[in-house]
Amino acid sequence: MTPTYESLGEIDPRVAALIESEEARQLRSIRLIPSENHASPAVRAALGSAFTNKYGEGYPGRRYYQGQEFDDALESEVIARAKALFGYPYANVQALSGAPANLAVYSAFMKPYGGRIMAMRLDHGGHLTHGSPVSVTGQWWEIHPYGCNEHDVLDMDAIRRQALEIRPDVLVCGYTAYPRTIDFEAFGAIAKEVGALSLADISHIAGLVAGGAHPSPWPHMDVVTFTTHKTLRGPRAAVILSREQAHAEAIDKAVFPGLQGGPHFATIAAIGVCLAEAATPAFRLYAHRVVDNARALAAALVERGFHVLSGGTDNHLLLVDVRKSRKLPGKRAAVALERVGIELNFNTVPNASELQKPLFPDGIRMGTPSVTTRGMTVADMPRIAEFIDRGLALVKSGRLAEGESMWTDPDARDTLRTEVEAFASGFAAFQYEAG
Ligand code: DSN
Repeated sequence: MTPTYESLGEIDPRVAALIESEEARQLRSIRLIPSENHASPAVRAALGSAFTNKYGEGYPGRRYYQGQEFDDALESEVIARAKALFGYPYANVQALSGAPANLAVYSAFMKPYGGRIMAMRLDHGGHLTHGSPVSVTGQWWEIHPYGCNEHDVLDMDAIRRQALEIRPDVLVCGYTAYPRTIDFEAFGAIAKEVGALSLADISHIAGLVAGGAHPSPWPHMDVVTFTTHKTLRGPRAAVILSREQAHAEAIDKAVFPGLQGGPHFATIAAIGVCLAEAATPAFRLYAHRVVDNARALAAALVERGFHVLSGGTDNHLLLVDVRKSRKLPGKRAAVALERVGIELNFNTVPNASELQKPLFPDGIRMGTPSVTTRGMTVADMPRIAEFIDRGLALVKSGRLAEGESMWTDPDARDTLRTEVEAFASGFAAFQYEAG
């Protein structure tokens, strides 16, 4: 039986209270962190199911434990769903999250200290596990980063020239802060030309791909990784897809026994539920609404004079250079907006000022998956842009003295927060769209 908050409250009131507080916080906020979402009640039920009690190192039919009747069936079913939804012939559903999934792929195809990765630089929208020097991926392998051009977009000709020169073992695309469509066909062709494995990390856009709101990496990319909790709206986990049997076998070995022990079967059950949900017409509608909402939010911000990187978005997220827009550092903007009930994150942006540093960036990043899941539409986006504009207008620019408040008018800030909370509280906790 799935535990209820009531029974949890009797057994562990402290944890129950924290869970309830977090749930309430999420529902009274406008949540714009593009890597976050709201998992459905069905996904959450699967996460709390009896499968959490089971061990089972290995793969279906090849385990080191007894009692595998149902988790073998479960894992096989979830693998089949992943393959069907994304069109790839092989899938691994055991990686615990995106970072271990990417590490598994690299370690399947390159020995430590014996390979070259070419991937997007972190400050232009890449991921830590795409070769940042603070990640083992940047310490164990030779990294050759590419970036955006002066228009904040990828230049596929420049990437091809760099790949021809570098001859990487793995060519990575897929990003955490890139608002434009990824040309998987071009990346796949470049990788083939230079003899590299092509890897698409579609963690951010997996839900858009599944819902037909972004082109698919199939059949262009050799290997695809994605987390399941972002636009895909499932549990915190990851899936690895591959095109060739030899790749799939190497990846399975890299995941287990290479990097992990027992799979998290309750999480795998929840992946299965989110994949079934993502195959519905209602999910397609949600995926297209996510993009429509992001475009509408970008347009409303541009109208208010904000500098939106690349001029807009094709996907679920957008980047705003708040230093260019409002002479504010990104971190101060993000902290201020949290105080008025709007959650997003400070983020580096390409073509920034010379003041930009990873922990002191010029930008903020926002996205529309969570607000779309709660039922917001393009008609609501101008209101969110207005809240952001009003919130940032109350924040002082320039250097603050030690202990100085960032606010020009704390009463106006509190009024705005009340308005934001009333607005956000008016939407459903989770809306299964009508198909
Ligand atoms: N970097 C995280 C994000 O995009 O928020 C995901 O790992």
